[in-house]
Amino acid sequence: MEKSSHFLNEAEIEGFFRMAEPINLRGMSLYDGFLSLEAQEQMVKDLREVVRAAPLFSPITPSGKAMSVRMTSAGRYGWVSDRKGYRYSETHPDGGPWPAIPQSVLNVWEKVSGASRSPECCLVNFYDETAKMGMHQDRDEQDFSQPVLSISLGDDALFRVGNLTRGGKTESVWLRSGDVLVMGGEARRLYHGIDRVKPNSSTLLPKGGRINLTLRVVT
Ligand SMILES: O=C(O)CCC(=O)C(=O)O
Repeated sequence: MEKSSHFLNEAEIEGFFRMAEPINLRGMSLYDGFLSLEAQEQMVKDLREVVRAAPLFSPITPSGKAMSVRMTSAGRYGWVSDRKGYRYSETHPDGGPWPAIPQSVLNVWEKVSGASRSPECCLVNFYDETAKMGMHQDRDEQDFSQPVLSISLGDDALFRVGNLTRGGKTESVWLRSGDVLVMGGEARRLYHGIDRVKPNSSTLLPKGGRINLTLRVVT
């Protein structure tokens, strides 16, 4: 199979994606082991190009705390955070435009998001073994009728999902390399976060760690 990122025909999709009924997680759809190893490797290769064009940076929260994940974006918009607040920006903090979302990533959106629009942002989060992400809602986008789609690559991560308001009972699940999670409908607004990453649980990334991609329609 050709290694460069490209549109997949149906036969190739068979080899790249494992189509099975998703697991229902409070209305989110978890496609367990959706990406084949080959698909994951292709995506990592494409993401190296993204990071070359738009280097990972360490955002700070509006209150001045450093976030433990490092991040960058691809697409028309990127998500940024600093003293001025959480927002989408057409430029990387270094001033340049964001690179295009790789076709290998767009193929996943087309296959399972069920969305009527194309994603405008692919947020790339990199977790080292100490990184985590507090419970939050994704609410900086304008159109909540469009889902958020998350792709996990590398080490396992303990994902916690809560409720439409902060607090209350939560449920947790380990997200593994190749898993795809679609947060759509009511579940689009559920609080969620990452409690921890399990070091050395995957060999996909030579230096370890975890990449999470979230695809979002922003406007
Ligand atoms: O890393 C994850 O699986 C979740 C990422 C996330 O919640 C976000 O980027 O808003």
